[in-house]
Amino acid sequence: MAQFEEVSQKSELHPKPEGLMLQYGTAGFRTHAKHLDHIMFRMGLLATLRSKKTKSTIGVMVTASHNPEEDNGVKLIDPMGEMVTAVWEGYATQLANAEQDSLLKELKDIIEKEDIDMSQPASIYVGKDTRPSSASLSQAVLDGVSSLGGKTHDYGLVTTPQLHYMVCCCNTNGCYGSPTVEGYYQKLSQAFLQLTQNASNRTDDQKRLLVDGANGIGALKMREMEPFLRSELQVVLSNDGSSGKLNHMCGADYVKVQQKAPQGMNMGVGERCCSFDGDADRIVFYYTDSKGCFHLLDGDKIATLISTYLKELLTQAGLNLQIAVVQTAYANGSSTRYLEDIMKVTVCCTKTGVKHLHHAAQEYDIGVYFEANGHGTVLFSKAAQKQIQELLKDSNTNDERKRAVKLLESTINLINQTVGDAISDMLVIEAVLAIRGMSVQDWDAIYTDLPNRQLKVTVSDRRVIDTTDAERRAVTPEGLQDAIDSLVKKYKSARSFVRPSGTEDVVRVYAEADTQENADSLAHEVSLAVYRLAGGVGDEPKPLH
Ligand code: NG1
Ligand code: ZN
Repeated sequence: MAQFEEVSQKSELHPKPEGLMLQYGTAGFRTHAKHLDHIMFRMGLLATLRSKKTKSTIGVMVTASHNPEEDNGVKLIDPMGEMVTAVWEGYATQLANAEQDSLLKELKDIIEKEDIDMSQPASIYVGKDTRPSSASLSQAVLDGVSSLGGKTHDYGLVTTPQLHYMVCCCNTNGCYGSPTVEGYYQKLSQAFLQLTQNASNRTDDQKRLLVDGANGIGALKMREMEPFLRSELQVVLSNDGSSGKLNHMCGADYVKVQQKAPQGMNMGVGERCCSFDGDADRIVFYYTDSKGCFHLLDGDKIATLISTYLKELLTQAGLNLQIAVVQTAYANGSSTRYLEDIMKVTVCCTKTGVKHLHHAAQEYDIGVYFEANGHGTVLFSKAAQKQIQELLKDSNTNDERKRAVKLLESTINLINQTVGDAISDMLVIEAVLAIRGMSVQDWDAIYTDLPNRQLKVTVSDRRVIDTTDAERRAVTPEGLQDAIDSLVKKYKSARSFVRPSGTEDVVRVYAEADTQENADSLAHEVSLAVYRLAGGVGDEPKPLH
């Protein structure tokens, strides 16, 4: 067939280095950019098949999020803006690893397995982040799509959540919004302005927010969006990409893992600050107090504030909708305790990786999901949205209830329900703080985080570690969980777990305890246990102090 001839010819321009094996992990393919050209071409092919199969537009985003600038990566976006299904992740890996001469065979295998009608049209939306390698890599995606006769819309530089939004807008025929960057700014800013109208007498100080753009796409897009916010949010942007390197000593991941402020930000005492990651799908907030002490408000604090606010609105609106918070094992123990014991909110724990949280959140009327690292959003079920709409139209609703329902409606419009979105989440938090008249310090005081530490251990094969119970317990190697259990017993309010990373060739260790010293020393001891029992390589982990 002529169609496959073109694939054959074009694939020669994007050859796979022999022997290179990569896996579609929790965040798609991600590695040094120099290994990715063939992957991009092939993901263009796969997205085209997925589009034909689903008879919908599919997204392809070229980014490596919070990874160093030299890395890159690619993720496929399914019709409603969600991550591609597990079976297709498998196809992605299969296609990526096919040697040059068996590419067509693998392609045809997928077409057969999925019974794909190749005469169907295909439509692919492509986006990229600001990495130097992103331009040529996204061109390779476009080449892949066109070689199979698919149509592309190249959005160029967009944040990951913007591309998810576009895909969802397109496949809902505009019901979710208009599939343009301007449509995105308009939808979010209108909702934000409506919400902040409910907060009277906000001073310029309260409207001021310091934003660390991680020297990435988020900074660029924040600049574009600013005029739409009509000074209701006064953004002071640093790490805007004009001089610094992407994610280097800045960005949400740096701030969360290092538990310190990014470089290049001029923070006044008590000032509200936030950091995006490299593709603007994560956000964390923070401030420094008068003693110079750094306070981090991570995904758990964000989930707590948003769910508290939504629960209050539901009560005021007289709506009986079930709200749940979805977390992972990395959620701070204090946040879980606060949500369950004080807020009486259902909390559920899933494996790491947004797709797991997203699926779990879909089970509730309102599912608030956040990873501790600041990736998350809120999902409103169709039934919940319908009830809210009906109440809005009901002329018997009294003023107090009406106000609450209107706030719920605007909040839904402000949230990017397709995926975690730093810009949308930032605006939600700003609006909630404004409406409730809370400072960042009030928000921080809702509960106190247990001191915690995250470490990495390099082992020869991280797959020797198998976990269960939402990754909170290690099943293999033998003896590791027993060792962790007895170490945890030595400390107060302690908890620790280990799991192989899905994005880096390391084992991650997490520990929390009553003091920072104890959390650090528990994390170190558990790292040693991993090193000894799971085939550590290189030097033994050293104590932190
Ligand atoms: P891994 O490398 O599997 O721990 C990291 C994050 C995840 C998720 C993915 C995708 C931590 C501990 N892990 O996964 O939460 O965001 O990257 O980006 O933060
Ligand atoms: Zn990201």
